[in-house]
Amino acid sequence: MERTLAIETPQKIGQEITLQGWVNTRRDHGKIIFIDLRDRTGLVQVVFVDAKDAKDLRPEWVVEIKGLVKERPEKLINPKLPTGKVEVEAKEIKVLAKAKELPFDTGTEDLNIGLPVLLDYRALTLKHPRIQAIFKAQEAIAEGFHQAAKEIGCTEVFAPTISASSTEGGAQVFRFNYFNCEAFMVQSPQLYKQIMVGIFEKVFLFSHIYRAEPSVTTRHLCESIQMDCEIGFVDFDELVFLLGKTFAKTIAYAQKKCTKELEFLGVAPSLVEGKIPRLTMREAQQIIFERTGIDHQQEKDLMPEDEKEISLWAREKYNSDLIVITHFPTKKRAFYTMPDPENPEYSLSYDLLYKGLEISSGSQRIHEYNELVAVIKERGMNPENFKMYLQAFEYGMPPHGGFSYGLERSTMKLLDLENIREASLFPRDMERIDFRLPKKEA
Ligand code: AMO
Repeated sequence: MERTLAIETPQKIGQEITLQGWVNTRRDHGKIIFIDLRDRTGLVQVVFVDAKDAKDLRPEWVVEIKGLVKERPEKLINPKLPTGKVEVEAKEIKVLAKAKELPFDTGTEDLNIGLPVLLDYRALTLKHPRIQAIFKAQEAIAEGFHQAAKEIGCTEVFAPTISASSTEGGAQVFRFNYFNCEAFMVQSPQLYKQIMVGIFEKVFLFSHIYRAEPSVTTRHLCESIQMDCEIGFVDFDELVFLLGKTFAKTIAYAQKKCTKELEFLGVAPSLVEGKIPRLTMREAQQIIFERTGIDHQQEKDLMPEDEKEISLWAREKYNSDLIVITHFPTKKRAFYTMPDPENPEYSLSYDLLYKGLEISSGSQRIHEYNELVAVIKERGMNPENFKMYLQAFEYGMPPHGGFSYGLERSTMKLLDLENIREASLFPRDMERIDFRLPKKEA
């Protein structure tokens, strides 16, 4: 049997074909039954001239249909469907699997359900064309990053997610018992990507990361996917340039690859082609104060509302959906961040904001062994726990730095989604692992 996909039917007018897929919707018109059959390429209308052949069919049943492709009369063409000029007259049907009755109507253009239900029925709601489009766009972002990182000469590496030490600070780490020793789920592939700079000079990687986020927000997950670069023999300005350039290329690629999906989701293209403005954190706080009268100039970090405001400024002044903020206070950044030699209270660090949200951060790193050991001790950590990492520095590490983009946050912002959970296939947060966790007494 040669299978024809839904999207191929307009090229097969007058031919007998075999379709396989799911019943998306069913419409009864007296003796005739119409179904929209769905496969990975979209929908095609199938008509059963004799209703009894299709009378048992329900949405989500998996079927194989042999039939004849026919051109539809002019007035019955459906301009909304790429296959709207044809229909398939069913000759034979085989039921491959039956499906349970649907808990809600999935045949509508929008899925009119709230986020908890959307996630409780994930295996079902992922089938909806609007939700599928989100993950096609996500795939394109990952592909775009892969290409952009290769273009700057990075080698792809794969890092473990079980670690003997925590990297980004203690509070948000998942600890567990590893054969009677304490181990951690990585908060970032940081240590491993830095070690690999000592080998390949420039590396990139995709990594699952784990953060025990104790609060429920629209931008945090407990398990997330990071897209990281780490680059040797660079200075700070080159790093800032590469941070913006790599992301702009990633998004430009995704927008080109997913024009159809973006149009379908009604998303306006992001402004990522032009110059990316760059400010220090203190400059940004001053601009925000001048624009809004809200004074956050003593704060040690940008607040979520500051990220939104300064992104608005970037759009208005530079026509850019991206902006880089540099020089965060050294104490607010991870131990491996290099302090600015001209003012060590601030660091050679940066965040990239995209449409009002931090989607990436990074820094120039401390690459001198003794300095690194001293900082680890100063922060109350034990160098023994970083033995493998420190080995790389003992045996010669070049000046280097890097950055990390969140895949879900990038997807969320590209598509203007309201909640990061919509941009994760199976989101984990403090209330959910697949299903809602049972409530426990505090
Ligand atoms: P940071 O902790 O800022 O830096 O993370 C980098 C990017 O990863 C994404 N991200 C998250 N997304 C969803 N939920 C979370 N809980 C979450 N945590 C992080 C964000 C964020 O900008 N090692 C450094 C990077 C580096 O210096 O190279 C790090 O992990 O998009």
